[in-house]
Amino acid sequence: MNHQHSALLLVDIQPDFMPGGALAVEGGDEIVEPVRHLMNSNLFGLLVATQDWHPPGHISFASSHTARKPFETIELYDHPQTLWPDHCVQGSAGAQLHPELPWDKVAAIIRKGMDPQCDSYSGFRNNWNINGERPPTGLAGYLRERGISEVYVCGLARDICVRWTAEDAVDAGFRVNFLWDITRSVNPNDDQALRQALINRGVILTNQATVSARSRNY
Ligand code: VGL
Ligand code: ZN
Repeated sequence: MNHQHSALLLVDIQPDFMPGGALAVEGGDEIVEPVRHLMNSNLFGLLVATQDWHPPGHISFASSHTARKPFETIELYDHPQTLWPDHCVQGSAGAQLHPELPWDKVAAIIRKGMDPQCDSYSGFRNNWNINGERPPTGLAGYLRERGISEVYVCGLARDICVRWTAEDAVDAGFRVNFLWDITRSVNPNDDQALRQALINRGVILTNQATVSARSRNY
């Protein structure tokens, strides 16, 4: 692992994904302390955050569809779309980056999910839009131009936005490490299948302690 060439990607660490939030992820608050530890370490050449940032009435909200409830799935532009409770509405308290983390250390914040008609799980690309495209956010080019070849992903939710970010990072040509223990799932029942799916996609599964131990070598 080379400090200068690796980036820590902090995915959607926002109050709405914490217990008590609009789209609460069980145990989401347990990642805050170890994430702070990594953000304050000298292990990464660059820190980048993503922020789920939806306009009111976003197409991913169940409330935007008649007779639909949160966590139902519909077909949208020929792909399944889970409908969510209203969450991470632009400017709301629940959409802020978590107030107890040192965001001053982050070089860039990628806001996503801003297209009213299209969801965006990954920090790299939107989900499919009406034209069947997944428009990029520019993050891959930003990282590449900063000399980054390897990324470490953490945050929320493990099975949604962290997963999609990790898989798109592989497709964009980065070496990708998934910091499993500093992520939490919306559906933890599927975690074993998720581990295997990530391995099959070429994602390296690791954890915070393993990565932190390496700092002793520098
Ligand atoms: C997320 C569902 C909807 C996430 C965002 O950050 O994992 N999940 N929007
Ligand atoms: Zn969202």
